[in-house]
Amino acid sequence: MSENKKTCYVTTPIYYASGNVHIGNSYSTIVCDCFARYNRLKGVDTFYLTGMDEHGLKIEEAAKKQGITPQELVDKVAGETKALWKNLNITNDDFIRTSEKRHSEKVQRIFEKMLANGDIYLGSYEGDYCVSCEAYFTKTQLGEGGTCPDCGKPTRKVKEEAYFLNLKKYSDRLLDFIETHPDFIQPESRKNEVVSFIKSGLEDLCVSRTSFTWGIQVPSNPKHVIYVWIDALSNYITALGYDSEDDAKYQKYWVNGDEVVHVIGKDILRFHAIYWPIMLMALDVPINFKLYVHGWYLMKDGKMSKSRGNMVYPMDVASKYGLDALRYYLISQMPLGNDALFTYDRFFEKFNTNLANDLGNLVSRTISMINKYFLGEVKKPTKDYFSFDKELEDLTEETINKYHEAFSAFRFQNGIISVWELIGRANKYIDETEPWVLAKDPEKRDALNSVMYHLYEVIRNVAMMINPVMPDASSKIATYLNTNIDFSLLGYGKIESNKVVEKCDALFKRLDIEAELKALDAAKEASEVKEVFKDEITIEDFAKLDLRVGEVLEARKLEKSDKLLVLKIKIGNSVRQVVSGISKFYEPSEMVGKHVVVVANLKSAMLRGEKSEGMILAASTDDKLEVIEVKLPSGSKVS
Ligand code: ME8
Repeated sequence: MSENKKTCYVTTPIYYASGNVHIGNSYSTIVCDCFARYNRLKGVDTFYLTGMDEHGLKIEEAAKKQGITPQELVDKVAGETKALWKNLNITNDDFIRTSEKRHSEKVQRIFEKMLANGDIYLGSYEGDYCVSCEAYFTKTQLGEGGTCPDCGKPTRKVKEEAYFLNLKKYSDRLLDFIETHPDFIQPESRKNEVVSFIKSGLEDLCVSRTSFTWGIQVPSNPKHVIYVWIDALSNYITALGYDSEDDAKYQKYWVNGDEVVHVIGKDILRFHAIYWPIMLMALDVPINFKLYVHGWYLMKDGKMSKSRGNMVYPMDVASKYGLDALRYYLISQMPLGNDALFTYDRFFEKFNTNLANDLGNLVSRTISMINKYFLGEVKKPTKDYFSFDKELEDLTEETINKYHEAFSAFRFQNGIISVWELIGRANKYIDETEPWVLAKDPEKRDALNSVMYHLYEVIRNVAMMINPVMPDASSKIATYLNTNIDFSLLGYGKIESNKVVEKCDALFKRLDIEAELKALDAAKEASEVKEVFKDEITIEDFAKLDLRVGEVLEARKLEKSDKLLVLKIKIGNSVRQVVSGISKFYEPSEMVGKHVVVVANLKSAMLRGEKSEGMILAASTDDKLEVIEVKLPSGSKVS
């Protein structure tokens, strides 16, 4: 970090407005908050932006399922997310929403500008699209069975007239930029990943959609909506007032800014390290940002997901064990770039060891000793009394240096480790100096005062250093010590004399880990809904069904219905028409050729004017559906 840094602009990814934020993605927001708070304490003029990614097919479909409009859905989720950040003590200066006019009108101008200068052109696209990730994939990128390589869900075949962003044109310039800016992507391993991706050859990026409407329209061709990533990435400059009359923030924090940091998770690296800088080149906007790419918080059983039932939400933890404990855990357990584990066992262990014992006890013991031996007063000693005095003084200074080095480079875990080494050293210092022995000897009053002063100074410095991570605990300690959180006071020996509070509450009350784990298990069990089955049937009842394998010969969408497909199915030597409610999950072309299971003796019915002679079997969850496929020839019996 340049010591003369005057401004800092830090951003989180803008979260999809499709669901609740869990502790994994709240990590990005908490870690950015930590960086913003640290910079403000350093006197740097800091602007912290977060927000919501509100467009795209995923949102449109989620709204449809809930029976509300996309705007209603995003308003609801944005309201909940803003409230969450407030509860988590997040100090963002702005919250950008991509459905806001201040954003969307600038995105339209951004698109038209790239179109006018030829970096965006009209073509046509046929490919495999993942709705969940809002991304197209080439055949070679697809996973097993045509699944999305990022999230593993099935992709869909889509063909449409579309606009493309010319990535090829900028590929060499981008490689050159990455090589000449070694700090651009951190950590290094992520940079290498990007470089090899670019070197493997960039395809032009499809940047518009016609298959849905919930997005920002291309002004000159309104049947197209702008690709959600072009829309979303632009937030980093639209929020600052780029391309508007009031662009003071854009000029100050972006164009002339000293440090611009985008914090992202590893899964959205390509978008930020390739598409975003290329967009900026095409717009002639300076690329002066750095990317800090973090890993993921994983659970014992892997990725957090609703279907695994292992989701943990930040307020579950914060409301029970305190916000600072949650922030401490998330910040201290993840080294930049690697994944980390969240388990309640480990969280409780860290809570008791690092917070209640190491930090909490140091503070409460020190305050109580200063009161007991000196009626709450500490005075700077005129000399050292023990060999460990100098050691503790030097370690305090050394820790402050390491702390700055780590925090300014976004290596928060390293900074926290150093601070806890100092805390550990101070606890050891109490055992070494044995204040309770010194107190018995009136001749050792000065030495005892010196011990108290050393402890006071360590705690005072610790309180300041942990402030960005644990703002509440830090302010409490500062109040106990009758001092301020002010970085100009960092350093050993900056206070001549002071009076501490008479009594202090425990900063972190030790947890009974076994009891806590039991309570969690009980709560989980109570919340689990027992599987409910339909009334029993007999084997004779079941034998009434004539289930057969059928081959889908043709498929088409039923006009005026967004749910139904009309299928021609061959069962042995007979061909049937079946109307099936699977249109949201399958394109007609995907169904052709499939061997599915058909209830062949179902009484025929008219559905929206089309005759349906049978039913195909499918498995479904709340948001997914898969038809049951077999490999045997059509006509085969299923029982
Ligand atoms: O990707 N641990 O939004 P998003 C840590 N809208 N980080 C995690 C995580 C976990 N378990 N799970 C998710 C988007 N994340 C886009 C961003 S920016 C212009 C558009 C992180 O809500 C994930 O890596 O799916 C990403 O950085 C962030 O949460 C937002 O994810």
